[in-house]
Amino acid sequence: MTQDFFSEVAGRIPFGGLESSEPLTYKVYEPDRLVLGKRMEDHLRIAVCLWHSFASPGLDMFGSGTFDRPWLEEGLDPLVAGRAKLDAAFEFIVKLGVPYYCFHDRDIAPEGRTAAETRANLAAMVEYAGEQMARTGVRLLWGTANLFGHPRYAAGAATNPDPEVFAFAAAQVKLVLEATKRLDGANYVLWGGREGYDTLLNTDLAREQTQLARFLGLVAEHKHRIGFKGTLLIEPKPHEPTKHQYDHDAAVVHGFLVRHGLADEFRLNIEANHATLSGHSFHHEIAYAIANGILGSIDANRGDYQNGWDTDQFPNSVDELALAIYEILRSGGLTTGGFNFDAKLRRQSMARTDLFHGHIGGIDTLAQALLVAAAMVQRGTLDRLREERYAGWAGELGTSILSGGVSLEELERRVAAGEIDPRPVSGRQELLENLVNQQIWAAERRAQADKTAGG
Ligand code: XUL
Ligand code: CO
Repeated sequence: MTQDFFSEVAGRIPFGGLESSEPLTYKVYEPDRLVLGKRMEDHLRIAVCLWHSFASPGLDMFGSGTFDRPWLEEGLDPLVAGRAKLDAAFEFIVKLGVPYYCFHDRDIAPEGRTAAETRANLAAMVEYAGEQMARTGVRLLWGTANLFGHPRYAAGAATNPDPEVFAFAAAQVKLVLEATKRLDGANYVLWGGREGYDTLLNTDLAREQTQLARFLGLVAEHKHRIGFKGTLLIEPKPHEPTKHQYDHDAAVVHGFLVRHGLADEFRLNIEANHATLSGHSFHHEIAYAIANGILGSIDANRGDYQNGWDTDQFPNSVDELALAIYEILRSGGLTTGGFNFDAKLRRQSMARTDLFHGHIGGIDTLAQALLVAAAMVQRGTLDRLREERYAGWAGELGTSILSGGVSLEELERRVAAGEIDPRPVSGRQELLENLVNQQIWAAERRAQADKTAGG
């Protein structure tokens, strides 16, 4: 196989600007452009995921693969094919011009006939990935173990009724955590693939939750034993593939971590389409994680408003992303996390070049949302009104309530004496929505004007 899998794209995707008629250019994203004093690339820390974009042939439950991916053709030696897949991925990431990638162990190295062979396959491919990273400068945002594909995990990994499956999963995570450390990954992700149930009729909920907590505890212990400096992340999802997944949403995972004394060890990887599947907005999940100090990283994608499953499409709504990024900027920005494109092409988007169109659109949407969010932060669009709304809590009554200085008895006495007589005020939701829209509509015009003025 040749090295050049994306010959239609000669070099790195250039910036073309909003007026460009060339599809293979960025319309908004400029890695070096300063936003609130920080480079766009450093705000967004964008990653390409290997599973949807390089390891999937484009099959669905009604039909076989449609994607033009020569490295996935049948009959190839698994390690030769694995190296070609990484060649293609790194060529793509370099041409896209983004700093990170993410992988599952099974995306880069096939399962062998024995555990020893599987281990050797992984070691060989991690070595090869390391060489590619050194050659290209592309870095690892996170690694993860696929604990859901093989039939042994049909009833879960950590929450399996069979402790031998738990042990198998633990062995697999040990190796991938070490591989992630070896490749200097910024994070390690645990998505509870089949940690949940299909029917309560055969499920011991209490036992399975205890098993899950012990599994997470073992992972955290090993992280410290090997000195991995990255962040451990849990990715909530409410259902799919199981009917009910234990890591349902940000609040459920947070409660679970606190209950089991694990809250200091894990943060969250919030995925947009998982948020909407759980009946929340992406904005809500981000805001909840930030309010509780557990936001780690983002899986960027979108669902379909008419479908009830995880469609994992590339994000294209500035309106939705701007609010999420606004919360992130207000909280001081991402640290070890980034925006990983856990997004897949539609099955009819068969050409390899479609991978560029999907990612360019998603990246430009993120970049535009960043500009809007930065304008909202800079202008204090929502902050001032939010602060005004809670101003009463800074007064004598508010502070004495929160400090525990007054009892129910005392409060009742003051109400009865007519000292306390609350008057409802407007929450001004429509006004706030208009202010957000105004920033969305004005952001690019303003940014262009700043540029012209040499800003
Ligand atoms: C599944 C999903 C996974 C995780 C990594 O819905 O999002 O790809 O991101 O295992
Ligand atoms: Co994901």
